[in-house]
Amino acid sequence: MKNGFILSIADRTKDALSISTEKFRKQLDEECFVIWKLPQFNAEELTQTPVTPSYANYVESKNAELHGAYLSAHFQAGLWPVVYQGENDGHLIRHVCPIMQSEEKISSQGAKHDFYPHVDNPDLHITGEIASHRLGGCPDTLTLLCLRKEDGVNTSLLKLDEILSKLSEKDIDNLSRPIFKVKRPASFSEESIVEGLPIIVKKDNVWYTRFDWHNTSGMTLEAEASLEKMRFITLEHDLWFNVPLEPGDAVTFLNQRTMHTRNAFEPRFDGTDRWLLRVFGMKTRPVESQLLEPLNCLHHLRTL
Ligand SMILES: O=C(O)CCC(=O)C(=O)O
Ligand SMILES: [Fe+2]
Repeated sequence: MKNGFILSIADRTKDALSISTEKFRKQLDEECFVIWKLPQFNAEELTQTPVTPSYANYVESKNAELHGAYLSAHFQAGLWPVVYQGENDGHLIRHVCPIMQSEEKISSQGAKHDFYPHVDNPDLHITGEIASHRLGGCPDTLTLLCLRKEDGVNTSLLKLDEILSKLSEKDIDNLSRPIFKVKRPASFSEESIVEGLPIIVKKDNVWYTRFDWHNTSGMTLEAEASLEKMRFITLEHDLWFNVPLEPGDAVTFLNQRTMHTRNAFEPRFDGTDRWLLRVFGMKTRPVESQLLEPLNCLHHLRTL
């Protein structure tokens, strides 16, 4: 089993989350993000930043203790780490750094283009929609742990509620209707398009979204016009919060209540490039029917 080794390290790691679970969850729900430190991070043990996917496998075995501690922090926070069929070769931890041959892609392993505001894995069901029995849902959380930073390259967060407060009732109504199509993001190996989905969904008086600048579009002129207004507002830099991440710092945010971005940069591919580790999380453990191989792994979600 691919993630078995780092999951077993996670099981025996203690004190990976430096704040209490209660405080973490309260802040996550109220602010939509939490910045925290991983005590097990040690800059001296770091390898070079990977430049090819195969090197990433080597790094995972070399830095297994760090990977295990990172997963352990998720369990302590009450979050269930997940990985999606067709993405990241089944590895729970993704290396967010420029990878040769992906540098032109608009993806977490690209670099040369701005990665505009988006929700990750927006083609899957979001909170407030009827859950698929077979397919995993859109991740509730995304966590990025900074291993190597680069001045001038930022992850920025935008809060959904602030964006909606700038849209008219008519646009909000249009965005809530199932008149949009969603392309599966470039990080997946298989392409797919889902039609007839809303961009925003309300549950218990809270809004959730699947907005993705690059992969969502309207199926009618009216739908496209409202989405275009939302796209325009997401580019107002006053609404962006640049997450201040030093090596060893992590940010966990609500994937469907915020959007995230990263600006373009020129990769060097010399082992010193910017490097983050990303983990998707679920607030509750997925049901067995959504798992790809339930006998093998309790974290691998079906997407096809
Ligand atoms: O590189 C970043 O800061 C974020 C990239 C991203 O969108 C992701 O990892 O999902
Ligand atoms: Fe992303």
